Amino acid sequence: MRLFIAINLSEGMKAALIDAQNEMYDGGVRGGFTTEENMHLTLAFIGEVPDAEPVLEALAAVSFTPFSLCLEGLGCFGDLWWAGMGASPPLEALARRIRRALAESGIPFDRKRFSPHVTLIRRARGDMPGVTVGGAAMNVDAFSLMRSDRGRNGMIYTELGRFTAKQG
Ligand code: 2AM
Repeated sequence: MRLFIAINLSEGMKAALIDAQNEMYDGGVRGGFTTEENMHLTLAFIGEVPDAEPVLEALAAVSFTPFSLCLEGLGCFGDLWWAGMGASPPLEALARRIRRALAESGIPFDRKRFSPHVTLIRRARGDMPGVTVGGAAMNVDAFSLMRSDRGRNGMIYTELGRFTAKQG
């Protein structure tokens, strides 16, 4: 199974991202638009593993206190368009703790530098219109271990475990 670790977004933040996607579509942009239920912020990508149990155990040892996240701006990696998050030391710290817990348990993961983004469109075609995102904020009180499966109509993400913050 193919695994990754992510923050699942609040309804309010997803609504703001859907609004941005709609503006892009109305501006003539085409491509594979991420569906609302698939919107997430990846903290670490693990990839194929035979068994989720060691990953669940490693993640259970990660502790953090709740923090807030704020949407801030759009960007792209080639034809993958995303919405970014404002600089957030607690977010960076959570990603670091998760990656350290995986490493200490001998679970391989993608070591690419953490670059917090929510993918909005894959294989985007068209010019980036003057869409602004920003302002939408959410409280992060949990992260999740997610399984990714290729469905008939796109990716299907399933939550295998949810790890909540300790109130600090
Ligand atoms: P992306 O949206 O920028 O493609 C599930 O595939 C999630 O893991 C997506 O959020 C994806 O980011 C992210 N991810 C990070 N590294 C990845 C990799 N090496 N291969 C596939 N997905 C990766």
